[in-house]
Amino acid sequence: MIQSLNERFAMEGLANFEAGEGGLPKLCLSTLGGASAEIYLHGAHVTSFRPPQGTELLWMSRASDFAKDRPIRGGIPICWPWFGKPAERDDLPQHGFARTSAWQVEAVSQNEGSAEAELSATLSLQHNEDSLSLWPHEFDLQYQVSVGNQLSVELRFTNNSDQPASVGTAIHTYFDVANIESVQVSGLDGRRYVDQLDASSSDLKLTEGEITFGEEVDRIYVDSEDEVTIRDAVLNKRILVSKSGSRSTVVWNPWIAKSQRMADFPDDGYQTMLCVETTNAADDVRRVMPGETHVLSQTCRVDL
Ligand code: TA6
Repeated sequence: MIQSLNERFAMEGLANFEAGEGGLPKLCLSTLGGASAEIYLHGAHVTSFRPPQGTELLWMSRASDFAKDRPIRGGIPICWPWFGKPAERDDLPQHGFARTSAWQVEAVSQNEGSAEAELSATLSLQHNEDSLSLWPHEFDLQYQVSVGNQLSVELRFTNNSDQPASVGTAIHTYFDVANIESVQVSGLDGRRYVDQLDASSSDLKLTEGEITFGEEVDRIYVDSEDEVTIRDAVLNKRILVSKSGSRSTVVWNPWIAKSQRMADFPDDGYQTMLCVETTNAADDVRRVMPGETHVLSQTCRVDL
């Protein structure tokens, strides 16, 4: 499979496929400008992005599974076609089935003259018997990852069924930070959120100023189309996350107890990661009519 992928898509010195962890095929991209990225076909899962002259942007769990029936922990899982799990459907996989599906490679291309997106890869996923048994819609998903001095991902969902489809999504990005207690998140000042940790309250809570971290945080910000900035005071680094097609943003750090409960997450993992997720979640779940396409995109860049 890897040989055939390389015959079809490899570009000398820029793009090649190899066996990754667990023998799962991954695409390795290296731009002339000095950026690099890795994308597993399993879940179309970006597991690494390094900007030119920069450090790794994404956090990966050293305890992650790399198996066909398990999601990879860290990087950028694609949670689709639902975020979390519908309350009445405990039988369904958490965060949908896209992140544990085998995606196909559609294209790998060089974009001459574009420093932001020197190399792009497009992967696709379509409905099959298994997906139809979980979610009764024929669909086409196209996922384009563009790598240069920033990392951009774009997810295009086309509803090929004859019924409207309600779709929840998260571009569930795990960012690498030096020390979570020296991180501040700005861009959500004045925004309201669903506190996923407070089942007793259905009221939205309000963020005033910057978000800091000293305990578990699991929030779905609503009415947030804003660019979010993650400021890492130790590395003196700012990560800017901008998006389109999304009016909700998730901010998550599991802290100590939840880290210990997750088998594929190191007990101390919470100290060096933070999720800021571009989502269609809560009241931002999208209803896509037959034949329509919804586009969700996220761009991450580093300011040193
Ligand atoms: O995005 C935050 C969240 O919904 C958390 O509640 C936590 O469950 C996280 O996703 C990871 O979910 P996972 O199924 O990947 O363990």
